[in-house]
Amino acid sequence: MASHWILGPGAIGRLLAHSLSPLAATTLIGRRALPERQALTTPEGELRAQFLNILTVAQLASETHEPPAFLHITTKAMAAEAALEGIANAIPSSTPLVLWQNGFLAQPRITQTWPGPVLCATTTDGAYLSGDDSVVHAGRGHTFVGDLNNQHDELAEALAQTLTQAGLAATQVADIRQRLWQKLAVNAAINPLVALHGVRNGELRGEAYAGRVIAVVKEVAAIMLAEGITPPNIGQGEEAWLALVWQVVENTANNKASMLQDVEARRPTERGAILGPLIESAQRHGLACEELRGLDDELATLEESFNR
Ligand code: KPL
Repeated sequence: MASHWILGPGAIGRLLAHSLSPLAATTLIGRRALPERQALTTPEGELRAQFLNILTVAQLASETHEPPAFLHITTKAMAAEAALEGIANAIPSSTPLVLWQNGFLAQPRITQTWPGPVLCATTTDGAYLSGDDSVVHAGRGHTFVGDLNNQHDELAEALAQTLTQAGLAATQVADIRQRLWQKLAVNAAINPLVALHGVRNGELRGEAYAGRVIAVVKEVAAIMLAEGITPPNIGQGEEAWLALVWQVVENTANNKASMLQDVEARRPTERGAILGPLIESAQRHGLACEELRGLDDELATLEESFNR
């Protein structure tokens, strides 16, 4: 079976490594050393430990390794390009990449610059780290795989089959661009607000925040229309986007969104990958984006305060 390298040992990277290792030669790569004995808690609460093949970027550079059939990049969105550059010398430039980032920043940039195939994956599987040696697979979801130019359907299909065999249900799709923007639209309406106010997703339904959610969705809906992105649910336009956002808020009411987790850990957020493409698109299409820009500025100010 084809071999896999996974660059970025965060929650999704480790979930992938745990899932693929029993099936195929799999190497997890990060900047710092991690214990090789790693534990996974399944959504059913079962604890599984296994030895993963883990290398640091420095080790990878100093030794010769058989190149992988797929390089998965599972870093945060803003770190993906630098992470790829850091190991690009260790692999042929024809190596297929799989980008697992949120937003729509790393995907178009790397698709344009990497000579080999670039697949994008978007997943609703939920996972979080619970230490240097353990990850919790909090909820089973579904992963969609495709490439932005629909030139690598067979490769995406092969990967989707492998992921499914590994226990992560996946489907090859011809509309990955739509799906990435749809997720970005929902993330833009939820993540910045909960991160700025330190609240769980469900609190957005309250009087204090609902008006701002509606104002953000209004701008996002106009941008989606200009980008040719339709809502995934029944219906069209602002109302359908708003219904989708409230549905996700409801389904994830108790969640601490990823951006809130970043803010609490005083880490840079993914605002550049989520709000950035929306603001850039609004400018390109001459659309209003005061709300989105306001959120971006507030997050930038908050992030600056982390360095003081
Ligand atoms: O995807 C999410 C995230 O946390 O990044 C949402 C949908 C906001 C759920 O928390």
